[in-house]
Amino acid sequence: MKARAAVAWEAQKPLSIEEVDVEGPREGEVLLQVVASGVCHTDAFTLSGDDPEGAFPCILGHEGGCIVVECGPGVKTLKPGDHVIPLYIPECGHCEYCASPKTNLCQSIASTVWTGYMPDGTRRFSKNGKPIFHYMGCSTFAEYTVVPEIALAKINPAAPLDKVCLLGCGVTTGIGAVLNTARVEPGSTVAVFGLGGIGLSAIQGAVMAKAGRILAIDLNSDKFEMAKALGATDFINPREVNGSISEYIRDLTKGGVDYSFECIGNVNVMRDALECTHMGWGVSTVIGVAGAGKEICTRPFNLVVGRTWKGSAFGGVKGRSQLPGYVDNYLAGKIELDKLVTHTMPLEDINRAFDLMHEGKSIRSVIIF
Ligand code: NAD
Ligand code: AHE
Ligand code: ZN
Ligand code: ZN
Repeated sequence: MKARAAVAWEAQKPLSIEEVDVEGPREGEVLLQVVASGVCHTDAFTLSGDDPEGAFPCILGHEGGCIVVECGPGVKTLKPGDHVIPLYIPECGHCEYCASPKTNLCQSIASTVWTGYMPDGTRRFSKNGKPIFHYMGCSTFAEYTVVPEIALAKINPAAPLDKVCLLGCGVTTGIGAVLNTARVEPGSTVAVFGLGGIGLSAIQGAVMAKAGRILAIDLNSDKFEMAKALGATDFINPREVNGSISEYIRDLTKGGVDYSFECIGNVNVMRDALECTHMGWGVSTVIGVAGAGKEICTRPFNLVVGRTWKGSAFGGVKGRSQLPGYVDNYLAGKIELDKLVTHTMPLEDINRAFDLMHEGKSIRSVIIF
């Protein structure tokens, strides 16, 4: 079939709106109508050319709200009309990762999905016979896409897809990192570096965990208003701090924060985020994605004295079994999504969503098909 899609022909070039060919679903796959898709910083990261796994041409997008159109052979748990959120981390239910309660990183199809192919090593999108890569197994910047059944969370059809699409990445990642990865306890002091969709959602998670004090840190002071509305208690612009931000935060909090979260993808900030935590028990969680060749460093002593460095992907959430509960919590008013959607636009305007993100003017733009 034909579908309108935003094609990334090469890195660092604007997306191009094209009519592409989409091949139907094969064994274990599902054809989806994409109703809405959020735009995440990771899409911009891959488009920048800094992603070592970025393959071009591709169709980006991984924060989708979708409806099942057609199921391929062997699909047992979904039917046309079901509402679903695509998962860049699937849940096969059988691999050793799915069997472990310690991780959500199902590896059943990782080797193909992260390099732009379907699990069987082929592709579904093309233009004039030229194949186009999938992205993170999702490719939601297209009217129609094909996703494996094991990478689809079936959700309550009452949920508005133009809002719960944010649970396909940003909001779940931020909340889950706090609740599942760091496991913040009531009364804790928490520092969140970077107040985009991820950092603001980490603030939501910290409020859910009943943190006592939540420090919101960003170079763009315009982000503080939303951080405050979501429950942050202290606001720090590093540009207004003389000297080291980690020392400043350790002084402000009498020794350091209990938990910190890096939601930017900057390895220098990752170091600050670790070093602003309290000696003896501080835990810092890396969420931001850093470019090819970047490495983190700190004095090993900072770990010897009891700090812990962790990382989190999709908030540690096992998508098929746990994401539907996030949707229900949104419907019950326990998760904020509406405020985070600062802009909506048709697919034709998708490059504006990237501009707004780079200019620091949006939290989340949602593409409505
Ligand atoms: P965003 O662009 O919306 O927000 C980033 C924020 O960081 C902005 O407000 C910006 O002003 C701020 N910032 C930039 N440099 C800063 C600095 N030096 N100090 C303080 N603040 C600074 O991005 P987002 O969509 O929220 O994504 C954030 C990061 O999380 C990205 O790296 C993204 O790739 C990554 N991410 C990771 C996962 C995961 O599962 N680990 C999931 C989603 C996104
Ligand atoms: N391709 C990058 C890594 C990108 C990355 O870390 N992706 C996150 C999700 S970001 C969503 O916005 C993730 O979940 N990764 C898990 C995995 O298995 O890759 C690189 O550096 O190679
Ligand atoms: Zn994302
Ligand atoms: Zn698995």
